[in-house]
Amino acid sequence: MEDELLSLKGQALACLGNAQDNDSLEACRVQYLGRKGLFSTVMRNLGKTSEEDRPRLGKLANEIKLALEQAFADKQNGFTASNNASKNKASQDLTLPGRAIPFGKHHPVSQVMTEICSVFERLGFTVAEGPDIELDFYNFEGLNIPAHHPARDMHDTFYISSNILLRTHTSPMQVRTMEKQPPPLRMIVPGKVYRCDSDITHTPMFHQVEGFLVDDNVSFADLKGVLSIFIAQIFSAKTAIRFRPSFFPFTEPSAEVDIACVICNGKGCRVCKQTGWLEILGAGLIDPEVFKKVGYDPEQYSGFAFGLGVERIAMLKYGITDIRLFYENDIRFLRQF
Ligand code: 2NL
Repeated sequence: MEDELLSLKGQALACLGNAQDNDSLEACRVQYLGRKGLFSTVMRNLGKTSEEDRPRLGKLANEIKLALEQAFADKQNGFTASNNASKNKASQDLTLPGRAIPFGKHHPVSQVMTEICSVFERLGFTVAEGPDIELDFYNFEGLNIPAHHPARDMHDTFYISSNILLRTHTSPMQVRTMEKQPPPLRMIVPGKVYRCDSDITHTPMFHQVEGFLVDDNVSFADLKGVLSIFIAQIFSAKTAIRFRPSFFPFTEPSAEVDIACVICNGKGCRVCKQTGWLEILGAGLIDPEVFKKVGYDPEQYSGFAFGLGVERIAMLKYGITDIRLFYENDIRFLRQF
């Protein structure tokens, strides 16, 4: 019986070795290890062997059965794994076109901001950013806006505490810079500013670029030169400009700068309220009081400064009539720029 068992093992392994797929493997397993298979048939004779040989033969038969079962299971796993691999291969269609990556775009306000900054960078200005949350000193006192000045009205300024607020312009950063660095200085400060105001031309948060230049012998002519180049580059070299006298607490003299109306080219229309002109920025020579606050000698130094609203420039450039459209996040609006 021992010979019979060993030869059965050899045959079963040979059959298993020849099996090419799951079906032939299963047929093989049933033939040898099935309930009515060859192995069971031999085992039925175990009872007829001598009591002396029976334990040894029983142990051998068990070992052979376990070894065969393991060999069948291993081979079957191999078939399943390679089956899955070939199934996956079939589901990959390498001729399919790639998935398009949707491109994002910069917000129109960011685009105009970048354009404004690059004009001044080409004129030699450095770019600096400051904190949105400011001290009263840098936002007001240092800029010659004393307590009880109308610009400090609770209706315009978002106060966080009695001396901490959301900056209402980006010039606090210029005061910070002058405090730390001696002239010559040539710098612009782009950033968000906050005012408690909301209608078709005002949002509680908007963007400003403020610039300044301090050196010996800076005159109003330098200011006119820089701003003329700026307007020629942002609008067109043909755009007419005018400087109109104005007032700011931090500049003296002060001016507001107008450009010929981009809609009617100066003829007069609804957008320019029949004046033919559109105001685009405020500017002036830095008030000696501001220099005193930061420890500069107003007898030695002079400088100019200007401030402009980025949304306003973007509205004029693109003919947008309601500032709030910038902040509604309507993709149909934003896609146009
Ligand atoms: C406007 C007017 C202006 C300035 C901002 C400034 C800054 C320092 C000193 C003096 Cl540190 N002036 N900035 C000057 C004039 C006008 O902004 O209409 N902005 C939207």
